Amino acid sequence: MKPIENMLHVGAPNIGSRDRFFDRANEMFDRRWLTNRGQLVQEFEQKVADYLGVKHCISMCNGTVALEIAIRALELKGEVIMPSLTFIATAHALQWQEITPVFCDIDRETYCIDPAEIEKHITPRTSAIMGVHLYSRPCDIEALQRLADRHGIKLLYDAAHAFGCSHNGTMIGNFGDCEVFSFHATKFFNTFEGGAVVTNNDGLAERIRLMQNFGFKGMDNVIYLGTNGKLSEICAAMGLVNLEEIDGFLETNRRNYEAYRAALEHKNGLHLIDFNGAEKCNRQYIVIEVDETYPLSRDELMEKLHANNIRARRYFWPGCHRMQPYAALQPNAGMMLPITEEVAERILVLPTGSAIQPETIEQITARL
Ligand code: T4K
Repeated sequence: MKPIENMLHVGAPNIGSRDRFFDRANEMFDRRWLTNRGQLVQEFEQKVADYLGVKHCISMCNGTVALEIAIRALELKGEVIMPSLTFIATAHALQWQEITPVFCDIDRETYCIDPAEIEKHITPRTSAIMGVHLYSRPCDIEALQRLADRHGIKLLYDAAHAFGCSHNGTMIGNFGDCEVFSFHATKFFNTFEGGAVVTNNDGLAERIRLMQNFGFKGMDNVIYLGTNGKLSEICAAMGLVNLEEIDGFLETNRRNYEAYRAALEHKNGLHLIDFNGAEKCNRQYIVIEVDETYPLSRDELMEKLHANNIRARRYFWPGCHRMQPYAALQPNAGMMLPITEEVAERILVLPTGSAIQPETIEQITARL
């Protein structure tokens, strides 16, 4: 087999037209306006809001700060129920503000938080549910909203994986009290580093906008406790250029996913996740489950792939509940999360995105 010369990464960035980017950057230099809600950030926020069909988009310097600000603006406290199978930032954004993340098990099919499991975690200290639309697949949004309404608690979403995805024809970004995106380099849609909180709630949007800029209302008037969550102009330029090419990125990921699907269809012991073909979907995560009928364990397979320059990732092993800050706080959480534990031991994420061609997928799948 021909060796793979250059390392193949999960999360290699999608990058739009360099010429368009440098044009935008030059205009920015001419204006001498580099950050603090300049022209590019304003245009970016409007275009993202239009794309999602949502009233407000408040851009942020990254997804983690966006989560922290959303949590603060929603006045969450006590405990928030969330899945453990997610990037550690979802939990950290809560614990950083001394709110306890209470880990709930996931649905075996969607890998998203299981609404049927939530009620057993609700206590008088519960202030919200935070769903994560994991690997481009939406949570059970209707069931979560019913639970939040019934218990009079807030509902927000970490939508870091779901930019460009829809649920029942409505774009992710329109659900719950607010939704939070990451526009990190490795995400389907990137601004180098960046993020956003999006919401249809006017009052919440105003609070978030104030908090993102130190609480300033006008030049010398601080009316709110705030921090610095601002997106810079150069990051907005990247976002604007990438937004222009988003349909192409969607199509590339669809092509790549289909190539993986065709190649893996008859591979015993490997199961590729499914997406709902009737919805918009970014297909940014090529996730396989490795079961016991496969000749190698998941970790042995990952090591073999790494040795072949394919940097497959165990996103998100071992689950937040087993990471040190949380394992110590909730030592028995694992017992409550059998599905999370099972899935975290089996999953492996393979490279896709515009850096990956069908021929490369042939090379990868041949090594599986
Ligand atoms: N919620 C969820 C569900 C998230 O997944 C994330 C972020 C967040 C919240 C927080 O959003 P941010 O605050 O990050 O905006 C990476 C990313 O840094 C992180 O953004 C992402 N999730 C997470 C899933 O992946 P690491 O520690 O795994 O990154 P690293 O350096 O190992 O890179 C990942 C892969 O991407 C590697 O194979 C290399 C490749 N890569 C990376 C960069 C930066 C490239 O090919 N080019 C690049 O420019 O966390």
